[in-house]
Amino acid sequence: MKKLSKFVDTRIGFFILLVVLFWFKTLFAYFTDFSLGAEGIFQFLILIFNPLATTALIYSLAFYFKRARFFYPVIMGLDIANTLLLYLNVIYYREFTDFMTIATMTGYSKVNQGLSGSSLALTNFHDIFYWLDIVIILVLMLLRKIHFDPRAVGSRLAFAFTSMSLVLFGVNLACGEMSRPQLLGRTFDRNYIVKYLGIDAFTGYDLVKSQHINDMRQSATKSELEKVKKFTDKHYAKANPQMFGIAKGRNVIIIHLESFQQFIIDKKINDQEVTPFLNSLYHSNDTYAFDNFFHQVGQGKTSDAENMLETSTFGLPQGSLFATLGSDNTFQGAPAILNQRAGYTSAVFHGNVASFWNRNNVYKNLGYQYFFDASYYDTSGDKATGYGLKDKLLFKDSIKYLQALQQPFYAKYITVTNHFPYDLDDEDKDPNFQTTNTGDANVDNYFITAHYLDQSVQEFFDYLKKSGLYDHSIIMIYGDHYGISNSENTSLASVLGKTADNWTDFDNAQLQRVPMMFVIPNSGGHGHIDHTYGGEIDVLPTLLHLLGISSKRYIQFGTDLFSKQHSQVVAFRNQDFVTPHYTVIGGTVYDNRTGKEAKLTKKQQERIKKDHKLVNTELSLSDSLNEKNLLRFYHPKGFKAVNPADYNYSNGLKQAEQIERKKGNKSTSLYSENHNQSTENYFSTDAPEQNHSSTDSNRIKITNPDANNK
Ligand code: GP9
Ligand code: MN
Repeated sequence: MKKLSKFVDTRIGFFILLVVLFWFKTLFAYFTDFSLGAEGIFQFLILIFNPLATTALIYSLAFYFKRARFFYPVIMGLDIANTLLLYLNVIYYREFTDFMTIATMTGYSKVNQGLSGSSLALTNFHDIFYWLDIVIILVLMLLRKIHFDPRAVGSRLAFAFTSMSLVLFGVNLACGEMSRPQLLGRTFDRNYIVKYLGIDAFTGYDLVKSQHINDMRQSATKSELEKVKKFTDKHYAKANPQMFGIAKGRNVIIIHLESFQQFIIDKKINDQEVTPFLNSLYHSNDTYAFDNFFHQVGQGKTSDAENMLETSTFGLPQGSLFATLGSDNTFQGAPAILNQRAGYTSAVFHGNVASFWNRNNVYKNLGYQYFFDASYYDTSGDKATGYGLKDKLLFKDSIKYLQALQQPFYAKYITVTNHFPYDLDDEDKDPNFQTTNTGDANVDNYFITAHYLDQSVQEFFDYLKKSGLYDHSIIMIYGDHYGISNSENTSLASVLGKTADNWTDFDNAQLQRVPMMFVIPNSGGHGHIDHTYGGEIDVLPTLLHLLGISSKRYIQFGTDLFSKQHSQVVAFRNQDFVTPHYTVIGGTVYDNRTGKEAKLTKKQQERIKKDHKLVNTELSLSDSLNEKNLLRFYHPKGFKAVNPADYNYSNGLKQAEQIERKKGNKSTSLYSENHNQSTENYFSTDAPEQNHSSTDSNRIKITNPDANNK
């Protein structure tokens, strides 16, 4: 004991004491207040060690103050500030299941105004532990039980501490990247950054990023907006009069097929269709399907797809637009347009936590009224896989919320089960479906989860038909991006009737096709498979026109797929592109008919040069629009800017029921139309989990405090 107190009386001892105490406090927060979901021993070890490097780094700065009367106040000040940051995050997390960004702290964020009175009410008895050590140390100092060490730490030693901490942080970062490639590049979820690097590193990273964004925005001018507007006006494609308004007034149901590629459609394995139900939709004369439709996502994957589909602007060249800019950007997207122009109610159903891809914030800026995330469903036990609730259960468990929405609604379902690494419990596998035997587990399993997804969609469709929703809905089904990455396409080659040996970049590019179908029941039976080339950027104008809403006044980079003037130059995020005749990859032009490098006439070269320029221009104008948040300067006729503060995603069902009650017999929800009877019994699923009582701990922690009251 004496030895210990002697040690603490040295500056290095005191430093170590504070570092260790703060380390423990952070771990306390990790295991009591946050739910970071570390999986496996490696992640667990990273979690345990991650507070150490940054804490040591910050506290080592005190060593550069030679005089005791500076050293002690500085190191205590750092400790108090660091504890305060941790503690504010704890409180914030209790309300938002998220960490505080610089924008929230400075009150700049419109989505989350930081800590409010009600969040301060979220204090807990055990919060004492966050402050107790500081109080005790201060008292011990006052009572002169801890003595000030007059001997300064030499500059070299101080520097050694700082650099050691930096090295440690480097190791920490490398481990994080190893466990989660592109951890910082993609920034999918603040929870992940904290899980791998800790709160201090997250806050520092966020500070640098937000500074960069602020600089860009401050320099933005209205004239830049005009440049963008001129471009989109010039490229606007008039609606096809035969298609305009054919789905007017209908509910819009969007089914996001996770990681689903077009090549699965109609694919047979061992003489069996992988996705018989989706295939039947694809060939139905109620369906307008596109077989030359490409995903255009960048690092933001799902979130990029969502952004393109709902705003008709591109994702960013690096990272995810949702994650980096989505908290504060001005959007003029589908939910708000449909609400304001045609009275639509908007909702998202997704079985993962709300913070993933920053959706909890972005959806408010998009004008989504409801977000039924993981906290709304029982995700315990075997009901979820890595990215959330299994698809069959998502559809089934969503009905009690869906039926409460006023019609017409715009409802988006984001499935997750067909996500890498394509894990599925045996109980969910169809014993009659035999997958491939390529030797590449990802490829073989991909077909199994795709088959499961197909069954899930079928069960949902059966419900839509039984409940009557089907007849007055338009159901839009799309794949968000590839599931099999380019590096694995050679394993896929044999399944596609090709060989791995002569697999080329051209083949990779062709595989970026994803399904795009508009199912419009009872609309004349003119549905067919359309060979027009297009991509995710084109969806919003297409959908708006089908709903009889002109898209002309908005800034949108895509064009209506049904329009005669639609541009068939499909840009990838890395500036490669595909047209009906050529595929251009890194400057090499391939002929689509042969798959070989094209021999071009002068005229063709000119054409391709023009297309290339178009691709570069649209991508860079879209980037400038989003990075500089130029839409804040744009006020299309009749469009009221979205106010994120209007939305609160807890108690969604209660909110919807309140509207039902207020509207009385004018309520248009399915529940009201069904004489206040639930339609849940119209849903039937063969999901084995539905009757399992949840005994083991939640795989996806339900952290929303309101979740339990639903
Ligand atoms: C997670 C899900 C997956 O919520 O949408 O996103 P992805 O990894 O495909 O971008
Ligand atoms: Mn995805």
